[in-house]
Amino acid sequence: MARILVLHGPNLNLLGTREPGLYGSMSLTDIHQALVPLAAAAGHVLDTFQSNHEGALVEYIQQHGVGAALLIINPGAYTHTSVALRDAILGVGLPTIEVHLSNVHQREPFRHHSYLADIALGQVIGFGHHGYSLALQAACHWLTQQTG
Ligand code: CA2
Repeated sequence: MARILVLHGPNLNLLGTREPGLYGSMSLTDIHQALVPLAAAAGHVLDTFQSNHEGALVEYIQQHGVGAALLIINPGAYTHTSVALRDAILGVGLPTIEVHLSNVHQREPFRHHSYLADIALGQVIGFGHHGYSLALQAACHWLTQQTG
């Protein structure tokens, strides 16, 4: 049994309420509820957290990252700005999968760079809420490879 953290950055609490054309119509609660049985089927548990504050995300990673096996994170706009999030992930040595709902490479140039891309196991980009399931599937596969 492994603990997998699922983190969401700023404004993702608005999911399902605004901009459904860009970000879909599922809320974070809907997404979490869809992920829990997938994780359970693989024998894993999920902890989830969303914050609009960079420091709160850093503190969550520091406090919960040590006991966890893997992090799935959509850092929102902090993807493109946050050395602090990168350092927190490196600091606890947490294997990380980066998720984006939208295809950031089809959007403004400032969204093309990610401070996590080169330290992540991989990225899932552009598949809407389904990206979280894909990331969890990749996480389960990766954990199986590590532990046998
Ligand atoms: O595509 C993604 O998942 C993003 O991480 C979403 C961020 C954006 O800054 C990144 O470049 C790409 C924005 C999240 C905003 O979420 C909202 C959800 C519903 C309504 C309004 C905003």
